[in-house]
Amino acid sequence: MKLDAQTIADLATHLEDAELKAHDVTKITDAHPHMDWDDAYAIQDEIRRRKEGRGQRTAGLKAGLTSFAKMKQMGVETPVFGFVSDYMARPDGGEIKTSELIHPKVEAEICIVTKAALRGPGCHVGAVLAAVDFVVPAVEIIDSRYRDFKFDLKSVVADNTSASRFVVGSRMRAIDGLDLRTLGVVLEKNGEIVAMAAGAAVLGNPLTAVAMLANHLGARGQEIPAGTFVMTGGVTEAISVQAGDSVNVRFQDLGSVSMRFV
Ligand code: OOG
Ligand code: MG
Repeated sequence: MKLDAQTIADLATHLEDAELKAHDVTKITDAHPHMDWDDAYAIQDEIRRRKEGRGQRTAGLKAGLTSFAKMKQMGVETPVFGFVSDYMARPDGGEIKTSELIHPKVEAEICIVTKAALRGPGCHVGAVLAAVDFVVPAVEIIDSRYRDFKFDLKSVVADNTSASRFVVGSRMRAIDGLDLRTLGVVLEKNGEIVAMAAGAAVLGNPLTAVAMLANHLGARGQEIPAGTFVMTGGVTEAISVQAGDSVNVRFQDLGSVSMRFV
């Protein structure tokens, strides 16, 4: 750790304020170029503690920057991990208010819910397969608090990996009989196809992202508890949206997830 406790607390307030008041800020590594990974996750943990202290439940965990398209879009090479809170959830087919957001983008994500705890190190796709209760589709709405979505990895980790809103589909499926690698995803904005991919775009298999999350938490003495909703990361590049846009994502075997931005 390179930052002291006060600086971590101040940066958590700074970034969470930007989220809650929907205004952008410059990336924090500009003022704190020496901050390290532990500092970045400590800031994110402090943001989570504040939300939970206010009674906002943590609704799930997320992996981000896990697809080759996302890594290329953001110019980075390492996945990152964050969380989503209950107040960020919106219903399938519902409206999302852009006045509460800075510069939202949508991502199509293959998600799982666990039925057994997963703990690294040494967690692998086989262990994840055994621990999956069911698979669900979701759309994540990311909204980096950083000006023009320009950041480096430590800044984005501190900013809870741009987590902002999420919409979970209503069709769940058992994992047996599904091949997540060949599962097709088609993202439509205002009725036009704007991106498409198969699950293998995420690290070869979206379950690899879950194993990496378990290994990341294991290194810090934590685990993915049973019953956890885990988002494995956008399969395509993220697509900018604004008020008036409708988004519909078709997931092979898992139905569609849609929303309207107002
Ligand atoms: C970071 C969050 C990325 C994903 O699914 O790749 C993410 C960002 O691109 O702002 O959630
Ligand atoms: Mg995401």
